[in-house]
Amino acid sequence: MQSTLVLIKPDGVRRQLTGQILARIEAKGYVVADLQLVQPERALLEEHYAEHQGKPFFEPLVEFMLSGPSVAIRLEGDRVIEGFRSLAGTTDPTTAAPGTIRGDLGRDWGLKVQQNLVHGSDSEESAARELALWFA
Ligand code: IDP
Repeated sequence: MQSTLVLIKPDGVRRQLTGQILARIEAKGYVVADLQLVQPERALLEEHYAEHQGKPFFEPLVEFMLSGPSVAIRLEGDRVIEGFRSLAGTTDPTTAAPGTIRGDLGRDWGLKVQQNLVHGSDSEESAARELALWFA
């Protein structure tokens, strides 16, 4: 059994897609073990996205993530890390496969950062680190 951090990012919350996204996660059979609406501070986001520091989209990404609350979810299930990332689709919502959260519900809005509705940890190590940050 694995745990992962899923975020419904500020664009998902603003567009009132929280219910639809949760329905897809639950329909797949994963268990929502903890969930909260979080308005993160800059320091949390800079740690969360530490691997992207120095990239051109880093500052716009932090600003976007500060622009409103996210829904933070501790999600559990066998192979949930790769399973949720498969459900989410690839990073660019314009080309993410239809059938995925990003592919069905996201698009490019011509902004400096890809507003792609959700985040999912990419490894067991990231999941442990990110869950500790968001569910301190
Ligand atoms: P992931 O969320 O699909 O795992 P990462 O590469 O970890 O993708 O990037 C983190 C977030 O940064 C993405 O979800 C997206 O919001 C944003 N992002 C990544 N690459 C770019 C880019 O090339 N331009 C603009 N935004 C990007």
